[in-house]
Amino acid sequence: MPLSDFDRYPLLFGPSPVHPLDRLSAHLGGARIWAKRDDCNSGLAFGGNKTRKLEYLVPDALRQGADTLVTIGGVQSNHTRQVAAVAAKVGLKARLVQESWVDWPDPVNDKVGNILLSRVMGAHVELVDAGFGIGVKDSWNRALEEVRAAGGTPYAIPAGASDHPLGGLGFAGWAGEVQEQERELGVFFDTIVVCTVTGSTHAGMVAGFAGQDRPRRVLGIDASAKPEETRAQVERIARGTAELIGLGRDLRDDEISVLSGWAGDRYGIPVDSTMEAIRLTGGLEGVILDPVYEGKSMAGLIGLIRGGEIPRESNVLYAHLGGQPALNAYSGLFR
Ligand code: 5PA
Repeated sequence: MPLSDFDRYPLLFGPSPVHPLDRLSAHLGGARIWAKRDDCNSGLAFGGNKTRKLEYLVPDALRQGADTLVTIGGVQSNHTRQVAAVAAKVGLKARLVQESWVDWPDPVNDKVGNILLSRVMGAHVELVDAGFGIGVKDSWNRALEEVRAAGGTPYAIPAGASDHPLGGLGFAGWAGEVQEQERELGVFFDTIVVCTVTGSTHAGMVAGFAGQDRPRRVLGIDASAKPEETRAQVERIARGTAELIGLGRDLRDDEISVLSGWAGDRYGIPVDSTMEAIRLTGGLEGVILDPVYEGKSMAGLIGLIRGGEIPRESNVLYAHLGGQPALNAYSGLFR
């Protein structure tokens, strides 16, 4: 059925703003770069891409009579923080499994930024010693069991709200929003650049854009450092979402591109190109990026412009998906 027929619980301010990054574009000497700002899409604990996805999961949770949202991420997960905010907003409890996905030595890593905000909002935060992975984790299943054993009704939200039947809908909607904003602005974005890890942000976009008349490139920049797993998940979610919203045709393989080269060796650890992207975007535009996700996707965009893969006459839209609170756990990088 068409996307507009799915229940959506409004959590965003409205369409997220789109604006050009002219000083960054001039510095790179070509391609006009624009940003669509899902880092400030909501008044709920600073928002971000998960808040947009959760608009489609919340009605399902309420329909099922859930009383607790149960989800998982790293210690500095943006996703778990947004689930905590949404739970507060709709009057549910939040149970957050925070695994040690990133071996990061900052002494306040488990005290500031996202995890602090989740605690402020009253979420039940559980720290678990386990490594990075976008699949289903034992710790998450255990948390679901514990909520049930205590007489609660959990609603299971996987990492990044991605591997969930409704996970791609939010960003399928983003694609339609872009098309409307293009009409208002009199511009066409031939290339979209988006950070991809658990996959449903990128996948939702692919499914949404696939139904539009004018083709464009959606370039997913891998920040998982496990690009095969991310690519498989993006493909699966993109196809599932396309079917759900009645695209009426199979997605072609060339509609799904996950690019590696900017993640470094490990999820969550910035490399030189990440740091350059963060400094350039901050110093030339006053736009803040984080070292885990957006710094890596902006590094990809910069690299693709410098290498000519994104041509000079291109209008490229950078999807800013949030993530700034994690910077508090990375202060040592900027001393
Ligand atoms: C995240 C994810 P996807 O997981 O939908 O591919 O989005 C990648 C992404 N930018 C991009 C920011 C700021 C993000 O937070 N974050 C996760 C988290 O736990 O916060 C799901 C991994």
